[in-house]
Amino acid sequence: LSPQPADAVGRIVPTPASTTPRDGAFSLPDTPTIQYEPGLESEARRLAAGLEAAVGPATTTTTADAPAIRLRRADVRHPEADTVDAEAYRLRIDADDGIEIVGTTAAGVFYGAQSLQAWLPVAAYGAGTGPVSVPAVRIADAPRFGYRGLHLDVSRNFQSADAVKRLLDVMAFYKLNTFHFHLTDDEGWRLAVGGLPALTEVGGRRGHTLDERTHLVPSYGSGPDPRPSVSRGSGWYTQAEYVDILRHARDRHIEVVPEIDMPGHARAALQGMKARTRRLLENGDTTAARRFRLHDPDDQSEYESVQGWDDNVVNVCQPSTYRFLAHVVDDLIALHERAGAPLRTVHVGGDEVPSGAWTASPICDNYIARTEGIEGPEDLFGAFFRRFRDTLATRGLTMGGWEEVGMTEAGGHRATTTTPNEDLVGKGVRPYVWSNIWGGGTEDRAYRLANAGFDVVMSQATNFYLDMAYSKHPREDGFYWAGFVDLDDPFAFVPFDLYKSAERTSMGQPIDPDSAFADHVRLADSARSNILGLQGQLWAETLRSVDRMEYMAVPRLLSLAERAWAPQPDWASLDDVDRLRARRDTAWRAFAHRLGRRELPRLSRRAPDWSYRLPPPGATVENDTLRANAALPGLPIRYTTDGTPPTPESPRYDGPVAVDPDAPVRLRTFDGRGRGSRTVVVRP
Ligand code: TNX
Repeated sequence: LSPQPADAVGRIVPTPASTTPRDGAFSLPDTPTIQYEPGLESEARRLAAGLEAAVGPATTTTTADAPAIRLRRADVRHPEADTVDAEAYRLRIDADDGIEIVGTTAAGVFYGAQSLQAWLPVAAYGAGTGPVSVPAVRIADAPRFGYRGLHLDVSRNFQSADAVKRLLDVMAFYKLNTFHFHLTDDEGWRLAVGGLPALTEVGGRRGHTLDERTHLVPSYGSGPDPRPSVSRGSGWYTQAEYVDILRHARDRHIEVVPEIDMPGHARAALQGMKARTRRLLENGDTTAARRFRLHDPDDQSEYESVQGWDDNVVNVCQPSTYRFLAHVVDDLIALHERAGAPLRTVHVGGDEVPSGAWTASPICDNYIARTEGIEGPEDLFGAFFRRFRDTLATRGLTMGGWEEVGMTEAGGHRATTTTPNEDLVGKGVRPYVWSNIWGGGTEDRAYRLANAGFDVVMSQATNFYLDMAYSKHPREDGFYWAGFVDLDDPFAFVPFDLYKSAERTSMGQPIDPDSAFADHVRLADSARSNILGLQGQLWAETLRSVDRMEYMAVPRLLSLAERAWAPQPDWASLDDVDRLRARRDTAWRAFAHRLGRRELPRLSRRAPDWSYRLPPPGATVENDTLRANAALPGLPIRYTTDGTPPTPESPRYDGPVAVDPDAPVRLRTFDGRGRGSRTVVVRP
């Protein structure tokens, strides 16, 4: 990437809608005063905390003479749409008059405060004493999409409440506003539910066992010992921890959408509840044993899930299953109440129900025989979601679900067609569209659902699955079933014409979007408003430590935030593929410089213990000359020729340099705190 001048690079991620630099600079004093209007105390305190590393402890007050920073509330228009936007803000920095942030709501003020922190010189962080010279500017800003999400799977591998809160902090800094919390799956149930301790005590632990009476079998290398202190396969959030996470999110204007994955991907719930049933039967309490039963003891159905389970689908033909779901939902409502973060949406999963489920269940045979409109097992999937939706709707809740909840076909990527389930349109059902492998044939699923009237969240695996490896290298962990998802893939996504985002199939073959998608459905103009926004997915099969989670999340999350918040870029509306790609590359160059020069250096100062990924350098040795570059310009590259891995003290690469033709060269990029990328070895 050719070097870019600083003013072409920008200072804030995600890019604000409008930035107008002014003459001069304001001198932000040491321990400044932040004055706030009533109702903005939390925003003021949070801003003070964010600035502390730069200017020391600020004073927050409702009354002050000539405060350095003022926080106010007033209607702010969306700079692009000319209507008042709840998340909009204006940030004014004047050489004489100081800093003012105005937001339509507290959320807008919060986002203005993040932009101020991003606007400061990066080098200011770490000094801890002012003054700091802050360039004068006018920023008017509001998000392109109201839904800007990140999903985290804590079932396959568990993450502590602290790890979750750290992730929320980074989300908030980059203005993401929805945390989709994947709390349950086949391999673990992670939230303590009142009155049902077996869900977590049995369903939340994994280890060696012959009968799964006390915990689940191991998965994903979780090992023999089921104790949460030693196994990443074990662990759950107590109700107090969950409430604490909710409050942490609420204070950062992040809505938490909990997911209870049903009716497939439900093995942990099934095993937990089977253990409960068994215990109560042994005590002779048959009524209690049946009350929340999820399985049919006489079910002979044969099926195999994508992950190889033959017993991970709940029985959808018995009242006890729905009683269980209502119980869990009511418990969630109570927990969200307690946190002061009212529950608005429950995500019900719905993904990948294997075919064959319910085909030999006496309870289902009976249910089918006496229920009008249900002809056979194939109708049970849709019927389940109609019924679960009613449970949620009577409680005033929206039903989120993977794309399957909006379709009549079960089975996700195994289904080759997409028939929108018209019964659920306009009824508070929100599909999250994910299975769009390039070249797979179902790339138009999001538009079929949006055109039918569903509100859709774009969660496409090809661009937003942050569990895919960054690149095809054996040292890059992760999956590749949807291809490799590099740092620029979320950036390159075109929400209203996603075919323009396709460049290669999952196996790396080039795609010409003009011909490959000629017969695919386009998004109707009238359906644009049905695209709620974008979401990144952190599935956790390979996230075996907090470091790995952070490595997979950051910096790709910044590229996602850019696409979800910033106005539609000019290149996205070009129809000529070559021109679009060329213009997009120019935009990427500026963004990559911003990450390399500002974002990663700031993260290394403000969040020094974060394990984000540093891109390894690229290098060649030809004619005894070493040439190297970094995907994020600005990150120093260091190299060695003596066989040892480069350290922050190794020679820095500053341009082509002569090297010993017989010795392999080792290179790494580094950030400000002396942590390096993985090592690249180049042989002449
Ligand atoms: C598919 S995406 C799944 C998950 C896996 C993920 C791995 C979806 C709704 N289901 O169960 O974790 O792929 O990439």
